[in-house]
Amino acid sequence: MNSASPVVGIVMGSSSDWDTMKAAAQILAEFGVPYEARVVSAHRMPDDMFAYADSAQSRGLVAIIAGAGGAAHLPGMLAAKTVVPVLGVPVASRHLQGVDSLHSIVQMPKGIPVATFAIGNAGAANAALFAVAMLATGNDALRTQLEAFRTRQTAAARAMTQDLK
Ligand code: RP5
Repeated sequence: MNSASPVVGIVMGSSSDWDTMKAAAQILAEFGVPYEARVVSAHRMPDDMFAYADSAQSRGLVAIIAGAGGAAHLPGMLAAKTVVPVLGVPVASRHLQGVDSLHSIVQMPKGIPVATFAIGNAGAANAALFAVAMLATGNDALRTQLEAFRTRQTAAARAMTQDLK
């Protein structure tokens, strides 16, 4: 993409979420989508979270990928404060393995949607692929890249059969 300023924001509740959320960053980097990655905790820095949401649209973000674990309010509270689409990633928690995070993120009341992905790295990667797909609706070069990614993935899956000997 042409712009150097971020078009996707990756935010998370703690630096302990980065192991999971870097899967999103890796996908965006692979597709050349400018992104930023920050810790913006809903519980520990609520004013910063509101400021992030308030400025998201004017700073040019078209999607926010938000990951959090446990009582994971970050995606929902961001979504409450901005109309920029929020893609929620449940991070695996120590005691409930992320089922708590998933339920916290997915069970939004009617009116404030958060697109919710799988628990953990797969969810983070898929949230980024979803953001790429959103951007690709208005960007032919990015759509071609996404189609090539799918083609490579299909070839890799077909090659798995050859290893079953
Ligand atoms: C949440 O609490 C974070 O998103 C993280 O998943 C979890 C634990 O945070 P730390 O205690 O590791 O900083 O807010």
